[in-house]
Amino acid sequence: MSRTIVPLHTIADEGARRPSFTAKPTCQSSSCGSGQASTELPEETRALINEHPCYSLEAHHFFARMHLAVAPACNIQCNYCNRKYDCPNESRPGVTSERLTPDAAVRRALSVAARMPELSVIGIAGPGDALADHRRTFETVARLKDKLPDVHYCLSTNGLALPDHVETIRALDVRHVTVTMNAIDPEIAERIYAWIFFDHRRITGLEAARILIERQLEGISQLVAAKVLVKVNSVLIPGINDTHLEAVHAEITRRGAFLHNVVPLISDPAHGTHFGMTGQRGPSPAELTALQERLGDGVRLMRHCRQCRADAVGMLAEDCGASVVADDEAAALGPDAEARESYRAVVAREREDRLADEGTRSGILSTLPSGRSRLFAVSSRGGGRVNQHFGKTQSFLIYAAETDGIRFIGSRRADKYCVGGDGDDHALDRMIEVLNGVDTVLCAKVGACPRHDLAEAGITVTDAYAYEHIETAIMRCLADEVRSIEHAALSA
Ligand code: CLF
Ligand code: SF4
Repeated sequence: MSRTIVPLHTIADEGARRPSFTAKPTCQSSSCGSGQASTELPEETRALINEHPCYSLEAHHFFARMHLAVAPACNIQCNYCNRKYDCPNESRPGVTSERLTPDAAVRRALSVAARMPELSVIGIAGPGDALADHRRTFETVARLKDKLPDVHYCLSTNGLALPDHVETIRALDVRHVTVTMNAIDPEIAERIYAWIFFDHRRITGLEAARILIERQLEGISQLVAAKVLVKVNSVLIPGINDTHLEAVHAEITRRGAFLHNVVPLISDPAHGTHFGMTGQRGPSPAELTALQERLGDGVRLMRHCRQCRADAVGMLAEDCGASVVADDEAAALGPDAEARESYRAVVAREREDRLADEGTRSGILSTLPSGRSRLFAVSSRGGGRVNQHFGKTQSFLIYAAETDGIRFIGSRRADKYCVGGDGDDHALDRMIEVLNGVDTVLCAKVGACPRHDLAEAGITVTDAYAYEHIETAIMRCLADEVRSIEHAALSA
């Protein structure tokens, strides 16, 4: 495995550090999940999300997760899933690579931990359901816990088997569980699930939908009572549950879930899923954002999900799972405590810098005229900085910049434009589609060709703010634009 996802020098580059000021925060984008500032949370909860890249937007800039694909079986059939491909609940469709035994999973985890000090979470997210064959999941967690005690353990499930296992989950000190829940109305759920396997029999139709919903809600309540942080994932399926997800949101809010993560349906006939074969479309980025805006009042929203693979490894922005080789020597060495400690020290300093930099933003903000609202796409490989090359971007972070602050809107997946040093024209066309509606792209480097093609599509791409903190880069870019407009007006 090539070392490492966010090298310390990338986020701690002295040249990239900017002078610090202290002032009232102006940016709304560094809170947990999305809505509520993490400082408003109880200490225990803050400790649980502080290093979890999915439960904290801010932590996702600094910490990495690793999935162990020890759960191949599933006890239900969703109409958007074909298990020749990874689970769309928690992963990007693609041919499933290795399915691991608990033994192999432990070796893989230890090999990664030895080389990746930013690893803070180990999750079991498929490729099937983590609890359909709970023994493999629990054995893996139990064997890793003593060896990697400073890592959080995380599970993802459809919820059918959940009420039977909450006690074990808590006994293993698993404090983060994701339940995928797409409907609370059986008539809607019936259109999403083909069958469930429950009580030794296969059940279809409304009865299956009723049982699944009842078990999901019961499991969520039990987890909340056991002080496990519950994230609910909902797949947004236009025409089926798009107007219903507000009711799901209200119900999970009432039951005390911590986060709601609405992900777009990924539907492609090539994946061989029921929805793919029957032409069910996924939502556009605008439809997803519109729904998220409507959900604003309840439980916090996660907007930075990358729908990663069941064997993903690394920062959410960059999956290096394919290059991981379980290596007995590294596994025997185990985690490098010193490297982990120094990484955390760097992160602590970066966090302080980001906070202090809010003063810079505050100063810039006060100089901007009101009424300028812009959509920015940022290429970042981690560290909360503009530090990814345009051509290597796998997902853009989207921010809305208004004169009263910067708001994180979500992430949009992109195919890398540049592979092995060469640009791919089709990939560039797809990139331009992904960037629909975006005014400006901020990246660490960009070639003349993509810059030209994006300009023709009405999108400015610039590397003038490379390695700056994302929010400060956006503010400075806005201020520079205003200055150049004023300058042009004066010279006219
Ligand atoms: Fe994995 Fe899921 Fe745990 Fe995160 S992923 S089991 S909560 S450690 Fe994260 Fe990936 Fe989105 Fe999942 S970005 S798909 S939400
Ligand atoms: Fe597929 Fe996950 Fe649904 Fe099971 S729960 S059918 S693995 S999407």
